[in-house]
Amino acid sequence: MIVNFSRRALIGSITASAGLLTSGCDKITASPQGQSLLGLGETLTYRAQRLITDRQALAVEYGAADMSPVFRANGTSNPGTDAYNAHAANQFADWRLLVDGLVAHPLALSLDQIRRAPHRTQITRHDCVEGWSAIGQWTGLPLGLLLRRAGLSGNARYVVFHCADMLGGRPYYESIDMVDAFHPQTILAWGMNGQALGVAHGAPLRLRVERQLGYKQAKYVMRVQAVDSLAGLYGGKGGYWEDVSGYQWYAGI
Ligand SMILES: Nc1nc2c(c(=O)[nH]1)N[C@H]1C(S)=C(S)[C@@H](COP(=O)(O)O)O[C@H]1N2
Ligand SMILES: [Mo]
Repeated sequence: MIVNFSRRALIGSITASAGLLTSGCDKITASPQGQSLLGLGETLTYRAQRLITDRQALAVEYGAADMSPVFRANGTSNPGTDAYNAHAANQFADWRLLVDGLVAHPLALSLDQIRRAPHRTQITRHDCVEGWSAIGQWTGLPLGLLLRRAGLSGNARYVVFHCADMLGGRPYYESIDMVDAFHPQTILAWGMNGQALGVAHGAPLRLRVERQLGYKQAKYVMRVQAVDSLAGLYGGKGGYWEDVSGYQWYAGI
């Protein structure tokens, strides 16, 4: 987390100084010292661009023939609370996704509303740190679209996903930064392998953030909250496994 945000801050300052350099280029290029300054600026801008591009690159997408015959369920396979059981028994008809925090228009969306919104389908490989992978097809609402619709504030730096389940007495949750939140493959999935998302895999809605490891793929998402800091939330490290076992907050693959 710290690494990524200091990188982002660095990108900001590099871009700003490169701009300053080029705007005064007549004076600067007049001296050999100025030449090397300009060269340095270009190299840094190129590197900054590479960093941004790497984070925005797409995860590999597969064909239907590559889909795993069995996609294992891991972690919670049913939240099992009274509230969740009631929603599941009712096909989530009364369930609402809350979108709040640093947004101009907080939302409470039904599953129907979410399903009727634009969606994206992708076949990707899920990698769990416990040493297994599976290829599955996911269909869902692009998170960036939802955040724009809610009027995301410019002060928001992270998106937090609050889940319905508890593990060892603590609620499961996860968070990502804005680069991943607006990544085209980052979706709130309501479909898996051509069917409605099942309870074992996070019904009614789960996150797919395809450039990261399995534990970031929050299941049973009840609430999406935009925040400027993760410090005050749960254990403060931005996710259940990050708080409990010191897993990396940025779990890039
Ligand atoms: N709410 C919630 N989300 C979760 C978990 C969990 O226990 N609860 N486990 C995580 C882990 S470690 C993995 S590998 C994936 C498993 O997703 P799957 O059950 O669809 O295979 O969900 C992740 N998201
Ligand atoms: Mo995992």
